[in-house]
Amino acid sequence: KDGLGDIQGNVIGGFNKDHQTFLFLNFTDTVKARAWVGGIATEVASAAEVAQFDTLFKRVNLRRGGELGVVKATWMNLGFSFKGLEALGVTAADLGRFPDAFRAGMAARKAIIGDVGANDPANWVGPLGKPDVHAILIVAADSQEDLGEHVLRYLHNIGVNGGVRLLYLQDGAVREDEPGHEHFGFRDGVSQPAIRVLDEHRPGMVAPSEPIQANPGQDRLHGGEFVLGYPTQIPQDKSCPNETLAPNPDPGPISPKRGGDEDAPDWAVNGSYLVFRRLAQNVGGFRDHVAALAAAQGLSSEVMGAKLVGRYKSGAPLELTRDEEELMKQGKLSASFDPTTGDPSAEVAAALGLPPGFPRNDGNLSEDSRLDNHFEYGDDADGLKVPLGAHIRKTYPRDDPTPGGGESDTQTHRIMRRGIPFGTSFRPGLGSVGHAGKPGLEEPGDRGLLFLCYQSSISRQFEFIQRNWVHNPNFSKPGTGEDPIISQTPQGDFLLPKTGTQAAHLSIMHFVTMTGGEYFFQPAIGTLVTVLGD
Ligand code: N7H
Repeated sequence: KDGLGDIQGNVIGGFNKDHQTFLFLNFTDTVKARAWVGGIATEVASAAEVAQFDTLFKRVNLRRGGELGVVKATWMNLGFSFKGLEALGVTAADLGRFPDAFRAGMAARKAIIGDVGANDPANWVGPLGKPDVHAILIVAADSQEDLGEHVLRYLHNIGVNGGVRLLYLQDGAVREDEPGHEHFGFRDGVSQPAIRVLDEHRPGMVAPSEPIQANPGQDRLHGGEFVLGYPTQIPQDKSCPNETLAPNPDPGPISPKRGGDEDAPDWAVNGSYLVFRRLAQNVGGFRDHVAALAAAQGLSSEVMGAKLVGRYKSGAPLELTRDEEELMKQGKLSASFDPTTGDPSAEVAAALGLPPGFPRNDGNLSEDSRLDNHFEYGDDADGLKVPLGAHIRKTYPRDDPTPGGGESDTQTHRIMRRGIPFGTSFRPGLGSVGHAGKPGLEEPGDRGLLFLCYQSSISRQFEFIQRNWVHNPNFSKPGTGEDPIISQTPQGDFLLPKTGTQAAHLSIMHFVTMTGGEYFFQPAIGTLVTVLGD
């Protein structure tokens, strides 16, 4: 099978479905479990299928006003924890070749990723973090009905096998009242790394000429950052200028070791590591806190929230919005320009280097994929627009200078995010248990984000982001503060730079709590048949 037909579809392509269920499984009998894996392998959705659905069916149908009828698909993917591979009888020699982080599992890495205090694995829900979680089965569908039907079918299939046991079931769903927005209210899934054509490095294949960026601001990375067996970015090439990729003149033969900085058995090619985290969000607490911070700083809650995240709730990047006054100060706009009179259009667009013909307002910026990532932080080095600690700047500092060497190094720490919310939307006043004893707010554990991300190296990507960036108050500069959204220490210091006056130090409380997760490996579909299944 070619790459895309062999790679699981949630890794490349992405299910992007409104309804998803995650089944956590335990293998009780090696022989039966292997038969189950082998039997189900043909149903695993490939990247080729998912991409084809998106381009051929969905978009064409959309353009034709739905004349193809209701185009739906239900997809399934399968991954294994290290304990799961062990339970399937993978040889000790092969097991020994997997990298440390995956072998240890998420709970054992708590000190590295900051799962301490309230976030400690001792407090995680159900069996999450325990060694008997062997596999994750992801089912994704367009409707709750389709999802239910397929989940029942898989449960039946597990039941009759007799060597596989359901430990825990977690539902995820797009929020009905605000589709595409996570529970705090911010639009999610806006920025994602793009991938270069995987086949370009296969012997005999001619690389198609591709633009360096998929959409403006969206850099295309080498496939080996997310799938094992392909060339990766070259971090040591510090001369790599902004927004260009490290050249890879001689990729050489495909080897599994190319997929990351770590070792893995040969059959790991076309596989990917999945990080799964169940992150509970205390929405009422977060909103109150943002309102209080805003009042203290003389800002609106809307702007304060955007300062913490780096985007407005609409998804519009703070770096590109409402900066007319700043542009005037820099002399980039004519003196006659009036920042208070609505759409600045052409003149501001030109000053910002945006493509002509795109009137700038929040609506366009949040909805147009040509605009919503079209920014870097180079002209905002002090964080006057987007604080250096803002969530999206912390987790992907783009062209910021970093201790690791700037953008070409930063591009080696990217992740492919596939999260989906869980729980119903927050309704103020409902429920009685409050945050810190405050009445009128619901329990923090009722809702949150099922955070999923794919990568070729858990330690170089997810764990690096958590340890070196999110929880590090001195990244990317000394005194920046911790990530105000996902840092898990009880209280953090957040530096809010201000024009013409001293930066404010905000004391940030945290409203995201880790409630369970695991590291999985999603092998190639062919591997499920030839190596892990019978
Ligand atoms: Fe984050 N949020 O609502 O504030 N995230 N995130 N995240 N996140 C992003 O650009 C959020 C979490 C990243 O490319 C957006 O798609 C929440 C973890 C990265 O410019 C919003 C939670 C990790 C990016 C949120 C959460 C990351 C990103 C903007 C937990 C990794 C892309 C929408 C409950 C360790 C940055 C978008 C870029 C974007 C939020 C978790 C990482 C709104 C609420 C655990 C790399």
